[in-house]
Amino acid sequence: MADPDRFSLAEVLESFKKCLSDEGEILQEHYLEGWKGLVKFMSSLGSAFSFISNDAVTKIQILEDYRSGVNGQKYLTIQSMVKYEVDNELVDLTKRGDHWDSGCRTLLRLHRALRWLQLFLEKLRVASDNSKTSVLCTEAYQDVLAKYHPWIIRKAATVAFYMLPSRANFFEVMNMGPTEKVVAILGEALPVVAKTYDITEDLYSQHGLLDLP
Ligand code: 1PX
Repeated sequence: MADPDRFSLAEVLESFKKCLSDEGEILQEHYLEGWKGLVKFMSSLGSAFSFISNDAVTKIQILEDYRSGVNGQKYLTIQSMVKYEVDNELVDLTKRGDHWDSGCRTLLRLHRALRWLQLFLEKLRVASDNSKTSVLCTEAYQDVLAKYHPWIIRKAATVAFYMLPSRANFFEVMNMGPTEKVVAILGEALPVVAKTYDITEDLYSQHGLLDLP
């Protein structure tokens, strides 16, 4: 039985589902809610992951500050944020300057990490019971995220991944009930995460924002 008082990945996936409107807009409120849930989950994995959660928390906070600021309405969706910041030259496009913490560059970091999450959860979904979570996590990291990180971060991340529990224990912490149910929920939710990722990727690509410093 899933325990409602503990973190539940089902809720996180629900937030990512909710963030996608019928018109294909991505609502930041739910997108960030999803990330907050993931950070909560990471905290339950122990202090080896603190440097990763701290960075995610900082980035979530930057975006929350924009959302609650005077121009909060412009940050309702990822699309409206991109339009507002690009139209008003609020993004550092080639090197870090006055707008080093723009919403666009901050969200880009989370967006890249979302690809890692998608890949990692897909690997977890299809893996056998005795597969090593650390290996799946490292593979997903090497495939899509490592190229954006300096050597020292790559090293620290790889060391932290060794601390991950087995697939069975991992599913236990995810608090979604028996393995078959976890696999089914992941199968249903992952296409939504993929769609969110693809829409953001297209949007950033159209505006030439995929390499923001
Ligand atoms: C059930 C599975 C759920 C797993 C939940 C895990 C949540 C993962 C949340 C990760 C958020 C990571 C955000 C990283 C953003 C980033 O790339 N930041 C770097 C660049 O930012 P900058 O401002 O300098 O341009 C920054 O240098 C990163 C620092 C921290 C290390 C980031 C390592 C990312 C590894 C992602 C994998 C997390 C593994 C969690 C294990 C479950």
